[in-house]
Amino acid sequence: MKIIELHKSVTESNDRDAEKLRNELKERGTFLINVMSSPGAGKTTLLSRIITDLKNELRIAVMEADIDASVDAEKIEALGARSIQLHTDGMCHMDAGMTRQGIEAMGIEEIDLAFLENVGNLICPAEFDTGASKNLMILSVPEGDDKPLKYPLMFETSDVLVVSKTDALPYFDFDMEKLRERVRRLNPKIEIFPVSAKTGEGMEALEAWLVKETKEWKN
Ligand SMILES: Nc1nc2c(ncn2[C@@H]2O[C@H](COP(=O)(O)OP(=O)(O)O)[C@@H](O)[C@H]2O)c(=O)[nH]1
Ligand SMILES: [Mg+2]
Repeated sequence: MKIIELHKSVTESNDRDAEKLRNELKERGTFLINVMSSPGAGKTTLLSRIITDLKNELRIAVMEADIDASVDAEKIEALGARSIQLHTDGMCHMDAGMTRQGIEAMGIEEIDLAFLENVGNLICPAEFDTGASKNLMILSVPEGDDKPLKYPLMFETSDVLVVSKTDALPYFDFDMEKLRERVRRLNPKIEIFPVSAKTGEGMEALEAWLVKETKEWKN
């Protein structure tokens, strides 16, 4: 398992670095998705399911960013996908310079779809453009339908919201309609996919979106 210790980016403008990285990824034909959520919302489980379901259709790689450990990258590698573990030098987010270091260390040759599993929290990752083609956030059912009220920036900066662990809906007072209303008020363009990575419910719609967007990016 390859582990990379990232250096803090020394840059004047993260936004400019991010735009540059995004353009390069477009030229190289790799669609990069920045995956953000609280710890335990189900990022690694969702990515594992996506790899299993789509591995014959798309060449997929995953960069796992954490403050420490390498358990997530090991899980992804065990599925046969290219993966790397990034350590963020104590930082609670990834920025564009750090994402570039990860891409260079992992390599994205012959990769159609790459995921960056960002550090788990709903605050700092929303503040930094990583250079990804799209931002995808996960909110799990046990976290509650009030999170858009508390962490609005995360919902505003995401292109896609995956509502995960829908198999747990019977056990929680989670109002899906209320959630949709709150999210749409912050971000009318966001795409919402309720899924359970455990039962597979809703995965088809999300995976169809991933395949469509990846193919469009490459053209
Ligand atoms: N019931 C249920 N549990 C899930 C689902 N997805 C993930 N989990 C569980 O949630 C916990 C955290 O998942 P993980 O993927 O490690 O979350 P991460 O920290 O966001 O990467 C694990 O115990 C998973 O088994 C799901 O769809 N349904
Ligand atoms: Mg994880």
